[in-house]
Amino acid sequence: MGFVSFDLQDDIAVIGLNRPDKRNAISDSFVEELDGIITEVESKAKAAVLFGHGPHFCAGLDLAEHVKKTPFEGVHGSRRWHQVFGRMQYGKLPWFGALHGAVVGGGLELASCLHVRVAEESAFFALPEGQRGIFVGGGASVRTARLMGVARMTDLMLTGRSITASQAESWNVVQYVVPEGQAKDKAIELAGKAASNAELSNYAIIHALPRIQNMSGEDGLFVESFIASFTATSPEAEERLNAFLQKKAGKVTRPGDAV
Ligand code: 1HE
Repeated sequence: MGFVSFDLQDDIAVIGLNRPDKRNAISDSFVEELDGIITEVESKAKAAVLFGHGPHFCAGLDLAEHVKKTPFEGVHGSRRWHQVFGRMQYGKLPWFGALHGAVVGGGLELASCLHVRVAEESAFFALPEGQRGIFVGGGASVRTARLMGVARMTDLMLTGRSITASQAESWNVVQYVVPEGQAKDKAIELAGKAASNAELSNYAIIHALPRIQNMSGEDGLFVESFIASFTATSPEAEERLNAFLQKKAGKVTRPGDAV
């Protein structure tokens, strides 16, 4: 135990990958601890932030542990990453990533299952699996490929090159780039905004949008209409809609204006 730190700031769970001496490399017991923390976070918070202790967000799979595994143990380990990371992507809460330093291999796979990613300017992103003689196994062929596109992911994997935070932003891998040392605060600020939304809306946003992306346009529009109607007829929606109509709720602000 002790691979993951947990701090509650009001409604926001701030979760730290905490194995800095091994650059937050993810072992089997690390994954199990993350699984337990997700359960705790969902019972206590309205949004969550994930960051890395030490000089890097995450160096990916623990290669020292992996080198000793049989092929079947490797498959089982990969499926366990899928289950636990899936609990973040398709759980109860929106997750925000604060990325710095290396976000590589399984670290990028972990970042890819979060809903919003904030990177510090010095963060760098890579998928060195090809150089290590392995393949992605923590969800990158689905999630990371959908963020950056198959051609870019193929390039990263074949060449082993890394990209900067600003390239990652233009590749749709991160949504925000901030100066050094500011990613965690920015992610907490964004998580605070999400935590003030209706829970049902947040749930629909994180569950419906990626699923609708996988549907045909016509199927997506049909499903959207039911989610729209279901959320709009909730008691919380009625309260929030009336608050706006009675001029008790804020207007939409212009970019740059104080909210
Ligand atoms: C590790 C790992 C690791 C560091 N597993 N122990 N991931 C990679 O191929 C990335 C491998 N790591 C690196 O390229 C570098 O460590 C970093 C660029 C991330 C950081 O460099 P640096 O100079 O800050 O640290 P370091 O000196 O390289 O590493 C410090 C220690 O962490 C060192 O151990 P020590 O006992 O010699 O102090 C490293 O061996 C250890 N370390 N990264 C184990 N990954 C589900 S499939 C996912 C597939 C993948 O993720 S493949 C990509 C794996």
